Amino acid sequence: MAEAAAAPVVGVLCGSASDLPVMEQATAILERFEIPHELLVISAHRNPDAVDEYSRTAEERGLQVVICGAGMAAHLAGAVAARTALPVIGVPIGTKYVGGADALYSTVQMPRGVPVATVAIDGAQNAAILAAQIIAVADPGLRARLHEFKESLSEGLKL
Ligand code: RP5
Repeated sequence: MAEAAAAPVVGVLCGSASDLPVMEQATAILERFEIPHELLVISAHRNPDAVDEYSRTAEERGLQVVICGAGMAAHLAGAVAARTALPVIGVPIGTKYVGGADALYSTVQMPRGVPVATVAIDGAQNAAILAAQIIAVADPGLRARLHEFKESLSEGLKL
């Protein structure tokens, strides 16, 4: 019998299929670190009820971190952070409009009490590394892989 896939511990969400080329850079990093994850297109504006359900049930489904990428009026990370006690990492997606500053400000400028750890515009790789570092606090094997990774960075990030 085929082995069951491990339950995801990182949820990677994006607001549109047009965000996938950036957000798949996050899933590539999670694969490198052998972290079970899921990738969904789910919009704070187009599927608000699905975002609500996903966020409220994330913890009980075993997720430990949620990464959210969205562009323009980027409310996805904030909407998720409003509904879960899990750490939420926001990736502002750059679009052709105003250089991605709209998404950066929408993601980073959260009200007190509802943090979103915001990485750079299109910083999906760093979002995934940060997720790995959060999980590694309680996972010595993953922490060892992160130490090796850090040592490999002298000439830049190579996938
Ligand atoms: C946001 O609007 C999405 O996250 C995307 O970055 C942007 C544009 O979406 P599409 O019009 O390409 O679907 O909600």
